Amino acid sequence: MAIHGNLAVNRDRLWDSLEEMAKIGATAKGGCNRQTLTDLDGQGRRLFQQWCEAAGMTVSTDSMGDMFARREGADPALDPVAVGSHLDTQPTGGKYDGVLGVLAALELVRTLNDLEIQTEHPIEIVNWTNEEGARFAPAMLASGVFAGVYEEAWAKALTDRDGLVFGEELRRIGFEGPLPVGHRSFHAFFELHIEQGPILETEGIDIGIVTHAQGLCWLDVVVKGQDSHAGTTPMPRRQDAMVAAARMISAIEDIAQERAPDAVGTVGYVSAAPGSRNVIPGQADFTVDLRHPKQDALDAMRGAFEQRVSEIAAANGVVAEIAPVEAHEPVAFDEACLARLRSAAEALGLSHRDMISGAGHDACHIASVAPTAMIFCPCVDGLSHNEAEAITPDWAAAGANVLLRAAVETAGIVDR
Ligand code: HGY
Ligand code: MN
Ligand code: MN
Repeated sequence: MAIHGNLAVNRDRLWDSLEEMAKIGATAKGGCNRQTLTDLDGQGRRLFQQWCEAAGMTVSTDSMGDMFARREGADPALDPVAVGSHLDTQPTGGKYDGVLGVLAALELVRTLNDLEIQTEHPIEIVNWTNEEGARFAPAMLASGVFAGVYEEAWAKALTDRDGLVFGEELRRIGFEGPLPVGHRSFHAFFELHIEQGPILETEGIDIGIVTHAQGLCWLDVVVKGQDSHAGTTPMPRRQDAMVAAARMISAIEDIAQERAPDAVGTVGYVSAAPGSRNVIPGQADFTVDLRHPKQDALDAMRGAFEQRVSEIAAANGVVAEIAPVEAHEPVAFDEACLARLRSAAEALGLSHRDMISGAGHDACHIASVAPTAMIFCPCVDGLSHNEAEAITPDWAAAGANVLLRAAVETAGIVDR
């Protein structure tokens, strides 16, 4: 059956839901701090579940806390078309990173209900646990377990910086569900996300058709030297872990700049011990985030960094240990799903362009177990992972309308 001409989401209802969810973990600067497995995450999950049940869906949860809200199709034996993203945020995150993808999927179902449209395949909205990886690294954790990249027991033993354990926190907020993780197939998976970059807004384009996501490498570095007196230790005799770490951190910047414009390198966290003004730090820890669209270039960046670390450690009389935390190869999304998204954007008269995602997403893992594709809507100044992250209701609705059309076309509509 042909897609309805009037198949369009309710822009204001979607916007109201985004604003309502944003109140949970709202920060003074207008962002969101709803980190995974905190009480606030639990609150956001319960609000999402309440909304889904009010829309006639049944909500089930797997043992990593992934939530699946199901709208039955004409044939329950068919694999569901899944649409979703994540509700967890960065500590100083915005209101729309991940949340737009989950609530646009809810709006998709609300619209199908309004129009009394039945699909052949069931539709399932997914809220993936711990996409951000800010509190428990690596990122995209639960979708990674779902796709068989990580073992569940390993994931549940991860600890945050306060030593709290993932599995215990998941149980504490009441979202360790009975469903086994993975072992369920999707007919397709679609994820709408804000671009988190400046291209769409700068070029005045409505929709990003995400053909690929770049590769990512996360490392933890521990530099060990020797604590000693800041006043009495001559410079040539120092084993200053902080100075060595600082040189290693600036090497990250050099390695990325030398491979511009595609390479990016970031150190988001550094700590020094013992942390006293008049003690030369005997230890410094820092995180590394390297990304590149091409795997060989990403491998070369990691190799160059490891080389620089050993040179700097030798020159500064310290010892450095590099531990791998996460590694994702670049991902190519499904051509048939991408074609559906492009034709949906065209049917809606929306401009679109193909692009590569600089950020990682749950879709990157799900692409290895189901036909998967993503779309982006613009965001203001390309800003994200920042409390000032902003989109417009029209951008949100345009993205949701493309998601709606592509998902419904993939799920098939039952003739009434
Ligand atoms: O780090 C990322 O790319 C994502 O926001 N977790
Ligand atoms: Mn995200
Ligand atoms: Mn994010």
